Amino acid sequence: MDSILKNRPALKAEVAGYLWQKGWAERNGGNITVNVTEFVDEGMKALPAISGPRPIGKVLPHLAGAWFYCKGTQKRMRDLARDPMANGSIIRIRPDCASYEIVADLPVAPTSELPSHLAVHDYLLAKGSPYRASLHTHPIELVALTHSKKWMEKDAATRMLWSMIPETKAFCPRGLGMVPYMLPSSVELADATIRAIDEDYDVVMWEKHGVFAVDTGIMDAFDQVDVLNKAAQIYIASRNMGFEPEGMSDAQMKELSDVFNLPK
Ligand code: 2HA
Ligand code: ZN
Repeated sequence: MDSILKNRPALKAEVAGYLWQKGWAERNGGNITVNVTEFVDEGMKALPAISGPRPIGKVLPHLAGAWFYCKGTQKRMRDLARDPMANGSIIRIRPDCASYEIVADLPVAPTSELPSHLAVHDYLLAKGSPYRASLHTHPIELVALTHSKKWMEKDAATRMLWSMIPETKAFCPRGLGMVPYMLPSSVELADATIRAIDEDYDVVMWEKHGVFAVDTGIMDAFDQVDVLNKAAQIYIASRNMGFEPEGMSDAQMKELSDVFNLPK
């Protein structure tokens, strides 16, 4: 079953190692889920379940028969990077759209955030989105920003981050959505995350907790978070040098958007 993970742009387990190296994945912090249905061949479809069925806790009508790689609950990103199949598992959603079974490799129970991750995947499929990966992690500087009301205002952080370095808007053109504090793993947090993605954000901050990002593959989701967090670090570096950073001007931002054909 390891073959499902090999040479797949959608799922690069090395991203888990980057999360650890960045200091964004303390202990079992963060989650990864990837819709791997398109990589499943007939031989794999015939495999029996090794565990389950287990309830998802939600009915997700677009997920019947879908397959996911999920980080395991209580598993560490730094271990997942080394051995993805011992620190995560492949699950398939049953025809009732309300339960799943573990198919491979070991009976590793999926992440505690499974209902919210799967709800996001259900939403993406319903919308016809090409996005197959969702990432939750704890990037230090971006989380620090959410401790201020000023940066929790809609698009305040987006504007500041975009203006720190031109690449930020180029590579994270939808900006950063903001979701007020809600209990981790709660249905309310999952619903608010989907509302923010539906507003047209790929990357959403959970106040005083972390980030949730979606993209075609897990590397792309990581890259969006990485460019945003880099911009936050530049802001903080300027503040540490004793001044408020100027930021790119409105005219410079407009020129960038025009030349690179970015949303306004
Ligand atoms: O699964 O980060 O928010 C670990 C988490 C939950
Ligand atoms: Zn978290």
